[in-house]
Amino acid sequence: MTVRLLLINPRFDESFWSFRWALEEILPGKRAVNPPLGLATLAALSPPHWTVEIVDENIETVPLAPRADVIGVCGMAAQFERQAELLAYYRAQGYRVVAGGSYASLLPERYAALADTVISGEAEYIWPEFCRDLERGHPQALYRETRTVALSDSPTPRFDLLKLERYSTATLQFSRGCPFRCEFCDIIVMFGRRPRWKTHDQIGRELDALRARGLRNVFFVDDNLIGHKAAAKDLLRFLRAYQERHGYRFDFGTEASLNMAQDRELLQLFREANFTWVFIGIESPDPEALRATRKTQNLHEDVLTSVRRIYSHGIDILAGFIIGFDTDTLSTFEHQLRFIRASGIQVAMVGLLTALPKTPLHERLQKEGRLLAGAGADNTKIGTNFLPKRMSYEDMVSAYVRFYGRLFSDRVIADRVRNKARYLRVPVYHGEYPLRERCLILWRLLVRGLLPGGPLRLYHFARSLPWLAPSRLPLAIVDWIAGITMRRYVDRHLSPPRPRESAIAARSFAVIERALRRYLRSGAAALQMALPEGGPPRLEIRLRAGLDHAFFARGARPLARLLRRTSATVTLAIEEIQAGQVRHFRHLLGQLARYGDRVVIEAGERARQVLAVDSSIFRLALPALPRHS
Ligand code: B12
Ligand code: SF4
Repeated sequence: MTVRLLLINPRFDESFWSFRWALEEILPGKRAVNPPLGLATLAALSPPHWTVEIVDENIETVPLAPRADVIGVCGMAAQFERQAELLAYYRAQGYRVVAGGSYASLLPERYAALADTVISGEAEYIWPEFCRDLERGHPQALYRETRTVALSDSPTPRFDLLKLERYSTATLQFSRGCPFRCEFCDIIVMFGRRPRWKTHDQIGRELDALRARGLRNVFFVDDNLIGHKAAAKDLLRFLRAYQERHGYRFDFGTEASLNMAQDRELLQLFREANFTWVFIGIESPDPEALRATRKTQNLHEDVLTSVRRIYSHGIDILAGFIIGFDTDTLSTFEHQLRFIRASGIQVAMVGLLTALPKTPLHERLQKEGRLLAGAGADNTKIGTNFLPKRMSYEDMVSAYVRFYGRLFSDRVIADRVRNKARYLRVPVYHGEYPLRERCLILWRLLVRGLLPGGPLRLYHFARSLPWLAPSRLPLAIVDWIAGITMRRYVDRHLSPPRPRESAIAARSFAVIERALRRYLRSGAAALQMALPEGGPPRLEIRLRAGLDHAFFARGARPLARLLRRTSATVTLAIEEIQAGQVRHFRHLLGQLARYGDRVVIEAGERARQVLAVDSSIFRLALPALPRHS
């Protein structure tokens, strides 16, 4: 029995890791950072006689009426809303839908009413079981993995089904699990504390496949690559030999714990295997906080000393930090800022502590009566789900907003570039682009990133560059791109409401109303505007029959201006659309595409088909109405 399987990675809201500005302005052609490796693995686990397609809504639109028998939708907690919407939409259309991925692994119960089948946990054994049951006509509602999955049983992901050229970095995985016991961590809840890993042959095959696709940047998405140090060293020796055989083809990056700093042999091997960066959960430079959260592996020595020793082997550090531990007070924000500045870590994801369901932290806070509503899907959003101990919730949240404003100021970006260059003297990273591309990147950085920041930004840029050490320049440039990218993210999502935003939005609303007056009077269109306190301005335009070319032409410019000058969201609710209007509507969308993540398109089934809105650019609402209702 041939089954047509469609696997979908739902659209993410912009997050700290979207690197949106860099992707849109500096690296054209790339749409997202990493591909959905879980889906490529699932495709490889599917019976060979099935036909499988993968759609990643972060780089391409979802199909509205796919030729598929089964649709699998994955998701982290941060994707839950869209994942649920897609599941409901396809299910209402009569497709069999299956939910899986990180969040379904952690909380399968949330999906019981949303999907025909839920796959909870690693899929290597249970997905083939589901496929067999489906072919026999008796698929179950829940497959939950309770055994330990041997990673030697994990197949080479179907990289051929991913559009890898649209991502900045390809991914593969060596191991799962982590031996440590950080109180807030859901990884050990999902993957356990005994690391398991793939064989070198498996990794070699995966690298061969990526090499055949012409890729250079590869991220080992392990929870902690050094969870089992001896296995990690063996892997690194294997990778070193692989790189030697293939002319140091790959720039690698990974996630590892800070205790890598105390093992010089390990650091040397990382360098020799060409690891240019590593992501480390530093969380806090304060030993008391680390002890309180059971992050004892960070306590072997002063954290700054560890960071600098890793730099001394040429390896760059990206890091996660957390504020809100029981020992933290409002002065923790200042301490963290000082530490991050001195450490030179540019990609510093600082989140408020979040209690994820089923973690020891969640259990403890529940017992202490300190939990608040909300699961906390993304720990870098403003707000969290518990009451801190030594500061008030409100003070913590407003200090967090102020903190981010300072962390990505031009001065602090520049200080970090300088402080890193002092200790990271011989970077593994040389810059992966050919000369022409490098010049273009520099040009775009100058015109789109540095000049708009004014003379002061140019001054900080110039003073931070290691002019006398050209080998350190590529990393400094990458850090400026990362710094400005984070700045843009912070401006959009972590800043207090812009001053006078309501006044600007109200004026824009009035201009739009004037421009469309004729159509509003005739009833061909309707406007609804709102200026909620503490939230972004909202505008909804209902489009009905009887709109002509002039409507779209008049509306486009003031709408684009509203979106450019404020954080407003615009909903285009299409009640009716005629064939002659489609071209004009598309033209309007073209003008708004830049702000697509704030433009919601609501349309009936027929309108959706004729308009062919790209859901990776705009927020295409997909209500779960049964077909032909
Ligand atoms: C790589 C990674 C990223 C990358 C790439 C994400 C991507 N495009 O896939 C980046 C850096 C972009 C990222 C970002 C974030 N991430 Co992330 N990320 C990971 C990481 C380290 C590995 C994921 C991976 O590729 N695994 C390898 C594949 C093979 O395994 P898998 O995904 O688990 O899939 C298996 C099963 O789940 C199943 N499966 C997977 N999909 C499906 C679908 C169906 C239908 C079925 C049936 C089965 C199935 O089959 C697979 C084989 O067993 C995980 C940690 C982890 N170990 O899961 C965190 C993790 C998924 N991320 C997490 C978070 C919180 C985030 C952020 C929100 C962080 C933030 N604050 O900004 C952002 C948001 C994403 C964004 N783009 O904006 C959390 C999610 C928590 C949760 N339970 O939902 C995790 C678990 C880490 C953690 N504990 O903190 N992330
Ligand atoms: S080191 Fe990282 S993966 Fe391991 S338990 Fe701590 S937070 Fe989780």
